[in-house]
This record gives sequence, structure tokens and C-alpha cells, in this order.
Amino acid sequence: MPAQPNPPAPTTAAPLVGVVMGSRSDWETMQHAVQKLEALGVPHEVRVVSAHRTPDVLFEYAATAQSRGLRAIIAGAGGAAHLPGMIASKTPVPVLGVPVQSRALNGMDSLLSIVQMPAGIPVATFAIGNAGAANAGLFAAAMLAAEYPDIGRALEAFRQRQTEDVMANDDPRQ
Ligand code: RP5
Repeated sequence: MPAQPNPPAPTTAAPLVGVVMGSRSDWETMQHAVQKLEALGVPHEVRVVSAHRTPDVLFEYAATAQSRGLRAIIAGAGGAAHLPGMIASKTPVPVLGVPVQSRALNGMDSLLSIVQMPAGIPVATFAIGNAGAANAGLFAAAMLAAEYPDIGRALEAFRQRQTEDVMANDDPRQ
């Protein structure tokens, strides 16, 4: 296997990506987005913001997102998951929605309530659960890559390692 470069040190720069979730219980899923942002050296912040339990916090968070320098918001929620759409309605910052896998309906409720936005307020919607969260982190990095070459290089290196890992372990019996 090829030598792995050291991961970038945690950055103290102003956050470019906001990661929000409707409940602390969503962290198990949303940590996968944060892990990707950390691994790629993307400055970010993490908050619990609930559309229905803390609606005023949601409005404040969304209304100030652009002026605080956020370039993307990754919003994860489960069940009647109106958090991503409500944030998108209050900010021009692109919102990446992650459907959290609910117990009752396995995340189909989360997926449909995030993806089925009426025309006019888009939410880029990812897969249900951990894969969706990880891909939202990667996608946010890709959005920033052209303007922040370090992030672009980190993303390219991640993809290269991923390819090499598969090729170096291509016999499933071993
Ligand atoms: C949503 O309700 C959250 O996003 C979470 O996925 C779901 C359940 O929340 P808890 O009851 O676990 O706090 O708002």
C-alpha cells in the first residue's frame, strides 16, 4: 500500500462550511461529514440547530451565514426533516441536505422531505445516512477547491489514495 501523507493539521481559520443537524442524535451520522472536512483541511463549524425545537436559532443561523463567511451549509435531519429546506429559505449560501436514517421509516421520510423541495429554493440532497454525510463533506470540499488550492490538492490526494487502496486489494478472497 502507498505511504499515507499525514492528515492536515486542524485549522483555526474562520469556518467556510457550517455543519448543522437537527438533534445531537444525528451526530452518529453527521460525524462522517465532519471527518471528511477535517481530513481535507476545510475550516468548518458544527452546531445542533432544530427547525422545530429552536426555530429562532435556525433563523439567526441562516440569516447570518453569508455575512459570517460560510460558503456551504451541510444540514442533516431525520423524520420530518425540514431543517435543510428552512435554512435554504433564509440564506443564499448553498445547502447540502443529508437525510438521517430514521428508526420508523429507515430514512425514506427524511429523504423525501429533503429532496422534494418545490421549485425556487434548492437543496442539494445526498444519500440516506453515513454515505450521504461523507459525500456531502466531499462535495463541500469540491465546491471550494477552485478557490482554495490546498483543499483541491487534498481532495485530489484523497481520491488517488482511494483508487490505490482498491487496486492494491482487488482480490476479495484475501
Ligand atoms: C429530527 O428529529 C432530528 O434531525 C433527528 O433526526 C430526529 C429525532 O430527534 P431526537 O428525538 O433524537 O432528538 O429533528
